[in-house]
Amino acid sequence: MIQNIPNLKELQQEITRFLLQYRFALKEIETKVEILQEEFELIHEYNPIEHVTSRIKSPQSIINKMIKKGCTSSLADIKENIRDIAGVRIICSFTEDIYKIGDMLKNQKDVEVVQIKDYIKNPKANGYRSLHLIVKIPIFMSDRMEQVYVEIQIRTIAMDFWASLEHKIYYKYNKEIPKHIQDSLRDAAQQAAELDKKMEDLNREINILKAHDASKNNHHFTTELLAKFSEFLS
Ligand code: 0O2
Repeated sequence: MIQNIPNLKELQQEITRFLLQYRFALKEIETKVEILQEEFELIHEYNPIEHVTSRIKSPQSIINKMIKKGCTSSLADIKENIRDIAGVRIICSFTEDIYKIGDMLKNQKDVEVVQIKDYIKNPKANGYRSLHLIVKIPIFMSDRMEQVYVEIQIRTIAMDFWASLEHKIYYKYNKEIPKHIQDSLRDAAQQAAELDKKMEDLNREINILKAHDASKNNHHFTTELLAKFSEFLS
């Protein structure tokens, strides 16, 4: 028993370091998203991101997934097989923003996209919609560099509203769900998708009006300037 104590200490240290790399990975991704958000606001005067949340998967949830995937308890095996221990959720205003933000993250040199699950183009049977990117990023620590997986979920407010409530209602309910409830939930997801489309169409229309107004104002300004200039010359 006494002989085991140093091993226990080592194990504790190993687990602490294991979880630490995920905390650092979350910070890296959060910073990347913050930079995109700030740049968008300053340069394009538009913010496509409503809000961002992140979480480290709970130990119970990790264990459940290990069982589901038949993963051994070696930390290397857990790291390789459970790729959503660190998760970031980005909530966007419109569906087209989801792909813009996804592309911007994909194009960053230190972000390696390992897998893309597009549940917007191919919603799950229950109606779930969201874009998932599994990425790998390097984390530099005092004595080593680790490549860490992060799951980035990107969705609109409507998609998030549906997913959060569905999760609460029964996502992890382990029994057979009555068909009428499944149908109702799928129907609610469809309505959320229609709402997204409606808001996106309205936004597009307003942007056209704004661009039209801006070009009219520019034209007016140039004509006025030219008139003043010829008055000055005569
Ligand atoms: P939690 O509690 O959010 O952590 P895989 O790892 O690819 O073999 P997995 O993890 O089922 O299999 O992949 P998938 O389908 O991409 O799901 C990953 C995460 O997306 C889930 O994590 C949920 O957060 C979310 N998600 C997927 N499907 C649904 C759904 O039908 N409803 C809701 N509300 N969320 C969903 P976890 O670990 O399952 O849960």
